Amino acid sequence: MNAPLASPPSVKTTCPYCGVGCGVKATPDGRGGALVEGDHDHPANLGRLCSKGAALGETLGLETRLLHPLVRGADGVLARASWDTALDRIAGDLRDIIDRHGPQAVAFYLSGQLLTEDYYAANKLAKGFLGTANVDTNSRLCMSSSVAGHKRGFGSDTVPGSYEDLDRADLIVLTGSNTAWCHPVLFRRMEAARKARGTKLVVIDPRRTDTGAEADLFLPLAHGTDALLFSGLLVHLAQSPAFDATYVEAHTTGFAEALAAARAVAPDAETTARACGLAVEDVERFFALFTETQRTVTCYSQGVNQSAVGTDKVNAILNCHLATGRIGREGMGPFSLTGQPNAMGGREVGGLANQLAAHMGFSPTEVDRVRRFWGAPHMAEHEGLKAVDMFAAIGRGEIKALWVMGTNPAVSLPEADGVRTALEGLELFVLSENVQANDTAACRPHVMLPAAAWGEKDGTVTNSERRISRQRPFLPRPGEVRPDWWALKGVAQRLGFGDAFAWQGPADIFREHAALSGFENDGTRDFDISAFAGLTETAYEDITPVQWPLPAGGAEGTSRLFADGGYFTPDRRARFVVPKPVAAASAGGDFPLLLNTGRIRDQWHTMTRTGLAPRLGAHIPAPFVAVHPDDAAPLGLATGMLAEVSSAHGRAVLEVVVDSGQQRGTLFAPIHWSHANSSDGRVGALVHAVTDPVSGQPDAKATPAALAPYAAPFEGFVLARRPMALPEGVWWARAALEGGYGWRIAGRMGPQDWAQWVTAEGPADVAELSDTPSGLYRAAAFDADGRLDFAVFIGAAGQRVAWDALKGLLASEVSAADRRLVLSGRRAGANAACGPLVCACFGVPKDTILAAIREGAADAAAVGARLKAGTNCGSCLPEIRKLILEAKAPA
Ligand SMILES: Nc1nc2c(c(=O)[nH]1)N[C@H]1C(S)=C(S)[C@@H](COP(=O)(O)OP(=O)(O)OC[C@H]3O[C@@H](n4cnc5c(=O)[nH]c(N)nc54)[C@H](O)[C@@H]3O)O[C@H]1N2
Ligand SMILES: Nc1nc2c(c(=O)[nH]1)N[C@H]1C(S)=C(S)[C@@H](COP(=O)(O)OP(=O)(O)OC[C@H]3O[C@@H](n4cnc5c(=O)[nH]c(N)nc54)[C@H](O)[C@@H]3O)O[C@H]1N2
Ligand code: SF4
Ligand SMILES: [Mo]
Repeated sequence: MNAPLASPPSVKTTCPYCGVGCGVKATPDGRGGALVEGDHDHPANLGRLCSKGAALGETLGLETRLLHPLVRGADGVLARASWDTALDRIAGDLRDIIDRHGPQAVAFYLSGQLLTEDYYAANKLAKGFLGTANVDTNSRLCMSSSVAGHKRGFGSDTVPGSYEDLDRADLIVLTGSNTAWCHPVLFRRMEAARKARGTKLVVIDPRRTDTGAEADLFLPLAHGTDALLFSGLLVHLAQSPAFDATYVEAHTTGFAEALAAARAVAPDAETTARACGLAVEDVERFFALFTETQRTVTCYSQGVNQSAVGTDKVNAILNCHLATGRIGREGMGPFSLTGQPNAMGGREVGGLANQLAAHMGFSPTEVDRVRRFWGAPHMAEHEGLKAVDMFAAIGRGEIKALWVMGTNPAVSLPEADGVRTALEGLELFVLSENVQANDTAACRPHVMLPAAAWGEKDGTVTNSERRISRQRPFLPRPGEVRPDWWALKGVAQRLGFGDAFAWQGPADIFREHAALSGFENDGTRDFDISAFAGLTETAYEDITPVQWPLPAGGAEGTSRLFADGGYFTPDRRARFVVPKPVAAASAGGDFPLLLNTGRIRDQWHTMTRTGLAPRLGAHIPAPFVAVHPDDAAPLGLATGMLAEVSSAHGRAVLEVVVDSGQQRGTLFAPIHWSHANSSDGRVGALVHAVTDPVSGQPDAKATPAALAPYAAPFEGFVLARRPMALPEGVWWARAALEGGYGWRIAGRMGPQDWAQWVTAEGPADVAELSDTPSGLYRAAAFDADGRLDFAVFIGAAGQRVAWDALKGLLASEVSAADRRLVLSGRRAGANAACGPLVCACFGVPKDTILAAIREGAADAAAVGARLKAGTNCGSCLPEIRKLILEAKAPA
């Protein structure tokens, strides 16, 4: 295996988080860490990074990493084992299960966070050599409606445009995308275009997000009605000068049917507005802007994809761009923003159960072509089960063996409690992970394999604009950590398929993948990177970011497709698709509210990495539910209280945030908290497993739910230098702090109970303050080097003392004055800044920004000049502008 790398000055690689795919320059510090900066030469970000990318250096520690294989023995205990033992066990059990039950009893559940090479290896092993197409990926929950919509419309899964189109558009429509938080660097590019050329921004989202707050026009449509809105737009466009009869005539089919169907449901702005729950003037203004503006880009993400009608939503959007011929030309086009760093690469290698490698499907010709290319003995000939159906089959005991790689399904799949039960019933459950502990690792895997993590991984990823970039290692692999492809190869060899998996490194896999993309292609498949089929090791090492397709003989990538037609349907024409009629998503009965779920600015998914960075945890430290004031008031709920959210499938207890940006009757909760970092914050348990009939993507945005106050007479916090187990029955949420951890806690445990717990679990030498009648209990202890070691603060609900003043004491030596003051919750002299962190880069909290605004800072630039807030990555600029607007607004 690789020798530890000599520490080079700096290595160019790609950010492991979102699908923007920013280039990163990492300079190892020689102590296992690295300085991380934006790469000015990378075309995706031109040097910019968002708050998450900028904090990557804080997430490289090894404390939480899985460093050695673990195998469950006959005694039921998961114990350290050699790689040989682990791989022998997997191969032996797979062979046995296939012998007894056939290949369909084996499944893989993969991830858009794997490198293309790892992903390719898993698909080849499963679909070509084990003979099972039960290979699906978390991209099913993420991009599959876009994939299905693209295939229906274009005949191929092609994103036709480039990020440059965002710089050169005059109108950007964002629908179902909280771009300011989820694709922040693209949002920076949009802001730059607004400044440079006056680009208008329309945001379509049921709730007013930070992205919506920035819009020229914000359309708070009713959940699930996007296809109606875009059908109304199609009707409007058809009778406007924007209609491009020449393009429609030359390059498309099905326009007349699509128009007739759109007229039936959305004949005019008024009907459309009513159906979508919007104001007529707003819909008219949207239609007029779209009609007038040639250079229009429509970006969409999970508000479109994660829907029971997601594929129809995608096609309704594509229809409008096809009708105006605004596709594949500078500054225009439909643009699916991918979520994960390699969502696109996974689609290239056929990570989804209904795809084969290199954008091929399961037609007999394609199956045969892949079989011949691979020399595959057991080629899967039919589509496999999509994620939700796959886990249902596991639950029913039909699938006996599952290999999970790079995803945390016990948190992120809908009806997640059922997923946990299903995992625990498997005969063979293999989990390839970077971390030792998460909710999926708690579901009794038989084998855990330590996978190389970002900074160690070596391969390629493809971003939202089809741009392939290298992820290069800049740290030595710790312990016995190995790349995922290497583990897959090891199992293939043990099953007798060594020749087909004889790769020495990722370059071998990439060349094979590139060759397959060109194999019998002749321009019939969009995905063709055969120019890379003969790459030397050095050339692979040095690949500079490039957009596919790049067929053999080509010298440059392709920035746009379809301006002159050339679709990948049999007749080379795009298809207008008629969306099925829909009504807005609705709730009622025991579950009268609609629960919408999504992301927050500074956390990534289940927080296995962003959860390690103190500054990322300080923006929003606890799991919450946003509630409209009119829904909160009758329940007596106010911001900061706890509420139980329940659905037919599960429950969660979350902090209430009363938010007039919510629509009445809807809730929003973030997806990031799990049992690993909270007692009751895992919202996947509530989400219904309703899926889109075409794509199989679950609707994670509109689950019928109920809201009720959660009685917690006492609340407070615990600070400690090390992880601790909190008492049973207490509500808690943990955040990483500089030098330790903080837990927000609430529940029925009063002062005396906490005093007992501190006696039993706390350090020996604790200073205490207790006032039982008022419900107050405080305890603190210091360690030998004079730092705060442990603190518990409990009080009656509603009188919470923030930990902001004290948390700094975990990381620095405490002065005698502070020691005396600690139980008062204050710090000597310091006007310790309080409140949530707005600027993660410079650590500027909300209160400090509000003070600057009060003192006259009138715009974001003035705030930046005083406090530096917002002047590095800019992710917090929308929030700063919102604070300024709120401060200016009459009370
Ligand atoms: N900070 C951060 N960034 C991320 C991630 C992360 O975990 N954290 N994850 C990455 C991944 S994998 C993904 S997939 C992307 C997701 O990126 P986004 O899709 O932007 O994020 P979400 O918050 O899931 O949902 C977007 C919005 O859809 C809205 N929505 C809900 N229902 C509807 C509807 O019916 N119509 C419309 N028009 N809108 C609706 C929601 O209110 C929400 O504001 O983010 C990527 N970037
Ligand atoms: N309710 C609701 N549910 C959702 C969503 C939603 O909006 N609402 N969004 C959905 C979407 S779009 C997505 S993308 C998913 C994300 O959900 P998940 O994929 O479950 O979330 P992650 O926390 O990113 O999990 C990745 C895991 O893989 C590990 N890992 C990272 N890199 C590697 C690697 O290279 N190899 C291996 N072996 N392991 C690795 C990490 O340690 C982590 O445990 O959630 C989906 N679920
Ligand atoms: S926008 Fe942020 S999270 Fe996304 S790739 Fe760039 S730096 Fe990483
Ligand atoms: Mo995603």
